[in-house]
Formats: sequence, C-alpha cells, structure tokens
Amino acid sequence: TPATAVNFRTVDVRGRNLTLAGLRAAVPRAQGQTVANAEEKVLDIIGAVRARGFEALAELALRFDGVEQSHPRVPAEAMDSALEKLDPAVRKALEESIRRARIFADGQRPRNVDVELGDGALVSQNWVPVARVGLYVPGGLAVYPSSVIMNVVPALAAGVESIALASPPQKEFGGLPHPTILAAAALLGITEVYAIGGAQAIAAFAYGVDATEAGPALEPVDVVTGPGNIFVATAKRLVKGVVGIDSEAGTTEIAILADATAQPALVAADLISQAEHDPQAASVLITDSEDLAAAVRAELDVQAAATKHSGRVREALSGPQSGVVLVDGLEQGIAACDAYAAEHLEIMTRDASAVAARIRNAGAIFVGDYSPVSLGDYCAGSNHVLPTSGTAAFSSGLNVTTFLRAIQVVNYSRDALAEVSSHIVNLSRAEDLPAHGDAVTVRFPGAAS
Ligand code: HSO
Ligand code: ZN
Repeated sequence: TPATAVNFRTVDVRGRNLTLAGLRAAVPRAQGQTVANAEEKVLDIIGAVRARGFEALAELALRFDGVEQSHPRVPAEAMDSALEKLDPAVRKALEESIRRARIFADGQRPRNVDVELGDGALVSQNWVPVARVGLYVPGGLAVYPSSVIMNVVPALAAGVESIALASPPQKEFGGLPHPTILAAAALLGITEVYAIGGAQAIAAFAYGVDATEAGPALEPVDVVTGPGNIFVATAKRLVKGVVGIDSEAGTTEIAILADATAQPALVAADLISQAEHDPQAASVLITDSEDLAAAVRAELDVQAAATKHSGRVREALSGPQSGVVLVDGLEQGIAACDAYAAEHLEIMTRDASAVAARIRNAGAIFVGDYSPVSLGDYCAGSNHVLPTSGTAAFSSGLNVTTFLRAIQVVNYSRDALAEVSSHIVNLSRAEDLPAHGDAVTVRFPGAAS
C-alpha cells in the first residue's frame, strides 16, 4: 500500500456470539491516549494552578501556547473590536446557529411539578439554575466559535446569571483567544472571557484564582462544561465533585451504522468530516455489508487524498481507534453500537428512524442521509458537546438541565403530618433511630404514640 493510503482496519465480530463485554473489548478504541493515562500530568497542572494561581497560569501559557501573559482576562475593547471585524457571512451563520440552538434549548426546559399527596401534603420539584458556570472553548488544530454557542446558549436558557468563558491564548493574536471566538461570545453578550487553555482552564474555573496586581480574581464556578482534548476531558474528570461537569467531551468520535442501502460516498465523507478534528479522532463504520465496507474504503482513499487536512485525516482513519466492524446483521449492529456508545452515531439503514429508536447508548443520533454530524456541529439546533470514549453509556450531552438542579420542596400541614406520624415513628424504630420519630411526636403533645 502506498504511504498515502488509508489503513482503515477491520474488526470482524461475525459468527462470534459476543456478550456486551466481548463487543466492548472488540470495537476500535484509542490505545495510548486515554483519560486514565493522562491523569498524572493533569494532576500536576491542577496542583500548580491551585498553589500558585495566575503565576502558574502564566507559566503554562508560555509552555503550551508560547505566549507571555500578565493577566488572562480579555479586555472589553478586544471583545468589541472582534465583533466589529467579524466577517458578515460568518456573523449571519453564527446568528442562525444561535437562533436554532435557542429555540431547541427553550423547548428543553423541564417543568416544575407540584404534587398533592393528600390534604395539605404538598411536594414540589423546582428546577433551579446554578449561580455561576465556567465554559471551555477549545483552540488548537482548529478554531471553535460554534462551541461558544453550544456552551452559552443552554446556560442562558437555564437562567444562569454569571457566565465565564475560557479559550486558549493564540500567539498570532497577541495572546488572546481567536477573534472569531471573542466575536461569538460578544454576539451572545458574554463579557467575562479568559485566555486560558487546556486542563489549566478547567482547574482555574473549579478552584478560582486570587487577584494579583495585574488584574482581578477569577471567582470559582459551580459547573464547568465544554469540549476539549484528552487533557481537558481528564481535568474535568478530576475536578468533578468539586464542581459539576457536563460530560467527558474529549477527542471526537463518529460511528455510522449502515447497511447495503447506504451510499458509500456519504458514509466516507462523514467519517472524514470528524477525522478532520484530530489525528486521535475516531471514525468507525458498523455494517453487515462487505460490499459497502469495500466501497467505503475506496471512497476513503479518494476523499482523504483530496481533503485539506489529509495528513491528520489519514492518521485518524488509520489509527487503532478507527475501522470497520463487520457484524452478522442489524441485531448485532445495534448491539455493537450500544457497546461502542459513540459520541455521534449516524444511522444509514433501511427504516433508519425505527433503528435509531432502538439505540440505547449514544451522545447524539443522526438519522438518515440528510442528517450528517456536520449539521449537528453547526446548525441543527442540537448540541455538539457530547460524551466520548464510551461515557455515553452513562452521561448526556450538554443541555439545559446540565445547568439546573432539581430541588424538592416539602410542605405538609399539621393534619397531613399527623396522618403519617405513626409510620415515621415505626420506621425510625426499625432503623434504631428513635430521635427521628421523637421529632415528629414532639409536635403532637398529649397524642398517643
Ligand atoms: N464535532 C465536534 C464539534 C465541532 N465540529 C465543532 C466542528 N466544529 C464535536 O462534537
Ligand atoms: Zn465536528
């Protein structure tokens, strides 16, 4: 094979009666670059930021971004000027993306419930926004103004009052984040923006940073969200518990479940579109059709050669994290999808909607030939900050509830409490916690117990 060909490997699980655990072990996955392997480095970074604040952040900006920094807060004038200079076509596109994201986010807001369990026995559940959030927008191989929208719109829809945003400092832009990022933030009315990248941004948000002579403190937040590389995803895992997080949204993945009816050129284009993000990105095809697999391979060679970032696309497609999974049929295909738990899952099969409805594990599902992942990345109204590396089995993509807590409120009258008081007393005895029962009977002096 020529050095420029894509080495898209095959995992054949046909005729092997694999359990869920067996399928999980068989599907393509990143080998060296995992959250578990990055923990040690990231703990050092978090420790440095906690111990030495802005001084450590300046050192890390120099080391990772090649930028001298006295304080990372982006001045208001830089925000205004970025918005003024924004390309009008890009502005229009951002505005349409914001418009759709807002409509969908508003539709997601869960309703409070008030339930009366008896006369005067009232229990409610109220969704309440967190006070302050830290939103991360990656920079690196690409620029992500779309990720500003994906973070900010649900936070605003949830009613969050204090929003801070961080994105890596860029050498070519005087140590500020990319101007399109600043412009997108300005479009959404976000004014507290920091030029801080990677794991250090997550640490700064989680623990806060004290003021220095060069500028104000960065107040700690309650929830940190946003996509990033393996170091950002690892940092989020490590600060979880100190703050809330959305999900581990690390290096991007696309899986496509396709049968013989799928169009190879579309399948290949979509696999390449996400491989474009990063040499570590994962592109996985799950199919029962050897013919489709062969046709997609041929398309990958042709299309990968022609695309702008063919180097990293080929590297991503040729890595251990990418390849074709050959399955016996639709049933095993669905099982493989659930085992892989893709960040993005496209369904390109007969009856795609019915197949999509049977998927249990995915960050987001894209149904049919006209719903490519790129649509979701920019303009569907859905969110592109999604759980990666199998974490979709237990976590959700960024949405309005990421920024809300459900607070249950109990409000019983005297009579309503009296009605259950003997049950409380009996349960408290059964648990050998009689003071619990006493806290009820003390309210009814003279009553038999
Ligand atoms: N596919 C990425 C999001 C993105 N794509 C931003 C382009 N820009 C992770 O879901
Ligand atoms: Zn993308």
